[in-house]
Amino acid sequence: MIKNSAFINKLIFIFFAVILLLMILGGRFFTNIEEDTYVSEEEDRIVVGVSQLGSESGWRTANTESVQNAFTQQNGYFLIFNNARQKQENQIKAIRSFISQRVDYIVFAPVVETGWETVLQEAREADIPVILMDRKVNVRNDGLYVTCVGSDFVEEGERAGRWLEEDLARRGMDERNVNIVVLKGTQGSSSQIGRTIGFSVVAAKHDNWNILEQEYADFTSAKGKEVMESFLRKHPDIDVVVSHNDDMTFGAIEAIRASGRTVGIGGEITIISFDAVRGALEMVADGTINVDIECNPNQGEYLSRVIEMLEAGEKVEKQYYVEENVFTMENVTEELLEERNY
Ligand code: GZL
Repeated sequence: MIKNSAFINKLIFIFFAVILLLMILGGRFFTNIEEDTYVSEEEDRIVVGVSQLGSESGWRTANTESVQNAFTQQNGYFLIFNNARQKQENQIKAIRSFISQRVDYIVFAPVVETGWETVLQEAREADIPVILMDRKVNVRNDGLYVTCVGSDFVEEGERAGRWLEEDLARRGMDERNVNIVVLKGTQGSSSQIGRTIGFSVVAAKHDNWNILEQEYADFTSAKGKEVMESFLRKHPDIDVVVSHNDDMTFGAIEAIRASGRTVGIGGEITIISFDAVRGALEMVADGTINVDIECNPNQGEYLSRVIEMLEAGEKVEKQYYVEENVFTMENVTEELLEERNY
């Protein structure tokens, strides 16, 4: 009898162990599908697949936080988030994964403008709406995406140019030769393309503005420092640095100071930066950076509003621009720095 009951106990134990194993494998708990991809517990909510291009800058971190704060369980979303680590092929892989998981919406920040036709066509055939965030895509048929929530990068570039016009006039230098170098963001990204176009449009109006050199520095601090060191070796007479984001600016300022030259208000080299993340605004407040053209990363609320409109069957615009400002020592106040979330 004892033998039988021990055998039965073993059978019961094995039975419940198998049941428990099937529950864990069958459930949708926090599971690591791919590195940097996670899914929150599934319920009956709007499933959004987000492909973020990377984590290359302070701006990108703030942009990611904004998206994750918007697509929460409390707000009725089921978020699948993937960090593509700056690689387009990772974004394409993530989008295909979202399609196979039959998400309700795909949201992605395209690392570059080209190379998206095929995968966006696959999303269209799967009848999954695609929403662009931050940057744009260059496709023959803009019906491949529903809308874009981001910035007007050409306007940002023009704002930088107009500020330089005003600054030079203010200092009585609008007739003097001005030597400029440009640190450009990731080659082929709409932020790099737009800012380059915008600044060039203004620069073209001034024969005395000499753009000595423009080089890509991938929106990172390390690359910004490296390229700035190269500029300084080749050009001893730089008057202005235009840097497409604050991270590259931080690297460039380090290189300039290491070369023995000075920056900012009253310095030898004027610094024009983009993004306006907190650390840079603190340098605007102390005069190290002359002007910072804001690029607002807080796009999560805009994105969830667009999805709410689509869920309600409302028409959405093809493009939504986030609100942005231009910061100088005059308008960077303690209150501003306290209330900002990036
Ligand atoms: C701008 C965004 C850029 C930021 C950089 O919308 O695409 O990418 O300016 C970021 O900081 O890396």
